[in-house]
Amino acid sequence: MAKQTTKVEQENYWLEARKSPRNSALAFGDSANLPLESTYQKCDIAGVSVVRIDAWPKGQNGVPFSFALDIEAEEDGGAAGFDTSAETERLAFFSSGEAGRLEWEKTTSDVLNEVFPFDLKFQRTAESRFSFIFGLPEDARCYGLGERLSGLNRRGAVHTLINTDNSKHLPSMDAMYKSLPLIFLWHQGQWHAAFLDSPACQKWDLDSSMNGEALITLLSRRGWQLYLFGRAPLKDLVAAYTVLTGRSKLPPHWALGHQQSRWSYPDEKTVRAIAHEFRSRSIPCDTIVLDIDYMDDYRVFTTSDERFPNMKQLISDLAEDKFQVVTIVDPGVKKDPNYSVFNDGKKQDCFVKKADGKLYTGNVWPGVSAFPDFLRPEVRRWWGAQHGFYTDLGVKGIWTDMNEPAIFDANEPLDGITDQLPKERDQLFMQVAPEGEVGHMEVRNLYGMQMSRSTWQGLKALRPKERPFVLTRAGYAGMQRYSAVWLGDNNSWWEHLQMSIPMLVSVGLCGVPFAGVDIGGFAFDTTGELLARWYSAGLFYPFFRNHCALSGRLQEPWHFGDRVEKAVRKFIEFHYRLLPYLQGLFFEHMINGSPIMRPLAFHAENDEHALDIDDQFFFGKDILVAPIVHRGKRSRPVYLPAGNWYRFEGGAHAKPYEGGRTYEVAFAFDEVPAFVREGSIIPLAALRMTAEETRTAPVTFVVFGDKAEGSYLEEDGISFDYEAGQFNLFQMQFRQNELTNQSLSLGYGVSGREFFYTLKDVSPDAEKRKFELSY
Ligand code: MIG
Repeated sequence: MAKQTTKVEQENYWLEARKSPRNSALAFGDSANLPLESTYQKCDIAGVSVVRIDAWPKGQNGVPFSFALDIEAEEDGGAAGFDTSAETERLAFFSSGEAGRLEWEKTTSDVLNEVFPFDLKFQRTAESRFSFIFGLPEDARCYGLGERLSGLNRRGAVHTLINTDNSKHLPSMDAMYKSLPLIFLWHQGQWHAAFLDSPACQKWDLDSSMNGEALITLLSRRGWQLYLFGRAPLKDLVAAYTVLTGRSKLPPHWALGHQQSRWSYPDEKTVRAIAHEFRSRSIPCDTIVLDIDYMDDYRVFTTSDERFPNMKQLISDLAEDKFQVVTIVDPGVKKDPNYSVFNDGKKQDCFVKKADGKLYTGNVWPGVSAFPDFLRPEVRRWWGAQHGFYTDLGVKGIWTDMNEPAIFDANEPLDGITDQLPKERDQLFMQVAPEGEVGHMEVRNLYGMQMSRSTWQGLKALRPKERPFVLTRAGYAGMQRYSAVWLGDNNSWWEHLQMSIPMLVSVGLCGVPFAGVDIGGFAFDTTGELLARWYSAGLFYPFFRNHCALSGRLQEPWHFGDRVEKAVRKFIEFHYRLLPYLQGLFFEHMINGSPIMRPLAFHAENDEHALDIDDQFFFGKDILVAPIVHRGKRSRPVYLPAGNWYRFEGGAHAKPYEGGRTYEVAFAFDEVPAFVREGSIIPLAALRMTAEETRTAPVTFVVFGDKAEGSYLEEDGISFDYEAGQFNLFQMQFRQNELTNQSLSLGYGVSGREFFYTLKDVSPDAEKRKFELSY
């Protein structure tokens, strides 16, 4: 590929940018005169002051359409949203499409400086480049930027945001699968945030040369929108950002259970055997995942006659045994004149083309393949409708992979393309945005998100009464509206277990709550110790899946001997018992955008020490998780923020640990590595082998402390009826040795569930008292 931008231009730019004194007005470089138009607007969102700058090269018609914003067309079926009447105020959440209704007022750069007091400057520094500079005071921490192979504080490094199949997961190659250009800045006890909405390549240099400066380089010839969020608690900033970019709806309940995957279960017989092992060993599991080898020669929307001769029968037999099936779908469509999906897609003009108007093809699993242009609504509808193939078979969820897109013979993103934007005609292929034709690199970060959107819409249209489950690898801001995510090809390394914590926490802060990594690790061979410790952390991943590559050793829980199997079973059991709590957290996300895995800073405000801890996390407000993530270790330091804390499995007579300090804590090999906040009430379900059965199993409210609060949710776990108010939400209270409840919403009727309560004891055989929930 021709590299058109001159090297000289690039070098000058970097020199000039580096030389610029921080406080000098806007001038960094001669290219400052490139024409640029901009407007400043402001709005109050979820109680946070937000300033938006729109900027675009003179002569263009304003900024490009934003796919990040939650301003869905009818095709997505916008949710109704709840009432905000006084009584149900705490239930009010922002309905789909809210961002479109926000009222923005004209404002000035003075207001901007109040909201974001870091000396922000921006310029168009070359024909295809915008630059942004702001100051990073010595004490400032930089959270955010979604999926990065890095600790929570992103400061001191360059972060390249261009969707890339980074299958090595090495720190030396920083671009990953998802691009979430949102940063949270902590300075002197206060939080601010910035979100740069452009799906082109962005490089965030967060003071890598330690001169107190951040420099963002955006490689684009189009415009952008920059949102600056005023001083507010971290939680409120996340709330405001997720008003703009939307929130996840409730997932189908089964998708919260354990999912077992492998690349690949090669045939029907193996799948049946895996399902049988789970049930005969009483290890809870909801889902078996079929990776690419279920297909006929990797043709999407087909199954192999040889290896899965009767997929429908297989899926219905599994359903009898309460297993769901998820299948993988890649974007590449085999270029094969005898393949109806290819022919139809071609006839309907759904595939991307090169600048000369010829079909673009690239090599992926099926060989030479064509790629749908998911930016176009008619293509999304076409692709979505193809999923009837799967719903007819009884497949419940779709896993969209390779959607950066990853193309074996075109790894441009890693090959110089992050330094300079090629001329439009040289950009791999063209796509069609609402403004018209555009080179792929301008919109690359949207590809995976629009594929999962298309899949979500397709499943919704095919099974209107069921919540779709879509899992995606690539994505961009707002992706949470359509899918769960996993973080791609990690390795069976302790380092990647360690990294999973800040990575998942950061993805959650950037609006994406339903996230997990491959438990046990994808590449290489795991060990029994690593697998068990991974499950001890993973039981708190909202997306809970064991997945492993072709070449790795068998990684299902029973291949490592009794001791490991027993520990892993227990961790999986606790994930299931915690489902009522987890379900409540998904509901909370809808109400206020809060993630499920949270950094300590989310709840330990004004605690500077907590800011730098990224090997622990909150699972909701009340559970603090501190897994052992090093080989051979039996104990670890645990920092407990202010308040009193109980060991999760401390039992009825446990004494509290006083917060505000660090303890060296030993966790037994099969002990849940967590603490519970004094003053909380955790709803735990009786153990069942699937999430759906758990949904109606008896619930025990475990009360921690003499005065305690919690909440508890009931809804049907599968339909969209909750959007019409068909859910029950209870506020639980414990005072003077008595548990009571208040109903905040009663739309679901009486669940018929049995209830108990107990003090501090989470074990299944705890001494319980019966509790009558009052409706
Ligand atoms: O080129 O479908 O990240 O989870 O097992 C590899 C095979 C393609 C990459 C995914 C991985 C999946 C694998 N896929």
